[in-house]
Amino acid sequence: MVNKERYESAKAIYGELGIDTDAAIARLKDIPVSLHCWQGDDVTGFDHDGPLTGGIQTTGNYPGKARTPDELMEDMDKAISLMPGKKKLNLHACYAIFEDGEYADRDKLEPKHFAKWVEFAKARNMGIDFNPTFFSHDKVKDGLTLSSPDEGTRKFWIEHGKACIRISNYFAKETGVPCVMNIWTGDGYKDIPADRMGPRMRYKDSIEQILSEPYDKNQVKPCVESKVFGIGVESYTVGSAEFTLSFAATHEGCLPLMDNGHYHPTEVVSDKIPALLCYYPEIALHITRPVRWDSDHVLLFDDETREMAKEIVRCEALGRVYMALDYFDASINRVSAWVIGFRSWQKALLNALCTPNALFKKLQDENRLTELMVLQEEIKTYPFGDIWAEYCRQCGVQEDKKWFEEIVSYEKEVLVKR
Ligand code: RNT
Ligand code: ZN
Repeated sequence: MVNKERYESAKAIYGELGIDTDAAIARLKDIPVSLHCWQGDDVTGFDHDGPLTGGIQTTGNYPGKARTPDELMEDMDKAISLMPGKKKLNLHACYAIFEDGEYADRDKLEPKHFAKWVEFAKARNMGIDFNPTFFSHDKVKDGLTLSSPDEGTRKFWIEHGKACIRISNYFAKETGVPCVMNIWTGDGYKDIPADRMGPRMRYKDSIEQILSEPYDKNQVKPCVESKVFGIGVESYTVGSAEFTLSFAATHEGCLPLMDNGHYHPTEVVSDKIPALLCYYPEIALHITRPVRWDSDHVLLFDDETREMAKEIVRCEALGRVYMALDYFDASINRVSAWVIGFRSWQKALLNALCTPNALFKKLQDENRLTELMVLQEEIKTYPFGDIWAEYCRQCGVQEDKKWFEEIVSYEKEVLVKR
């Protein structure tokens, strides 16, 4: 059967459950997902030669890592050409582009250092999200930045945060798309601290100072990202879940950001999404795949990924949840890693849009739980692949089994020559 016939047949099967697959496809084309630039070069950036620090780690030595802005953009373009759906560009401050030997430290960054990225995004019709970089820098003192007891250190990082607010404002103005600016630090202690509240009070004050920088409240969306622990900071994290949630709840316009690698392994963000949506008008996500810890493995179309997407869709919250990918793998072809992860999240969203959510809710509310289980199981083997193939076709990107051939030639022609 040719693809078109397979789609028509799948459409009829889903139609019996009241699902309009054409509408699902059309809806998904309009939903932006933020693509993280840092998958292309193992979270290195262009403003330092040091190692990746801050409790996060990339492992692997696959050849072809992007070393310059041009290489990173070239790789990203290749990846984007193989991903269906609407993209937003997610940048970190350490990806500033300096021209002609010029350099500015993190506290002195200016919009002009990101002008090339704006050009890149505009040409591809993408908005931009932004992240101050509070790691991989010699001003991280004893593992601390915004919570440091050293006032000089803390001031430096506050100034970095403010500079990033100004840059976020510039991104939003230039692209016409709101910029989500996420504050994450690896601040914490390896061993049992003697003071847990002091660093948190300083962290609170620092974020408040950063947010006191003037910006367009409708166009810049500051977020605070929590974490349970990092490598080398196993005992205490300043920006814990309770800290950041409470910060966001008490600071108008500040969003909580949940990264699904940042919780104890038995906790699931799919359950936290609807909990936060009861209270916050908007929330943000970092979508990743934690394997036993915050390992940032490439996102796959697995159970929890599907469940998170389902929650966003069945809470009718696609317009209230800012979705960003956040993983980094240096052990496989980096462009493929980008593509697999992005396509997986697209699949998860499409799958969620092809789920009979109203019917399932009705069964739950009528306590018809046996029937609910039967249907939830049966739909798992519906011909979703045919809907996905049609979505890829309509978006003009290669379908499964085909896109990897392009990566193989790209690796041969471009990556291994680096
Ligand atoms: C680290 C956080 C953070 C980073 C990026 C690079 O654990 O998830 O979001 O991954 O900022
Ligand atoms: Zn994250």
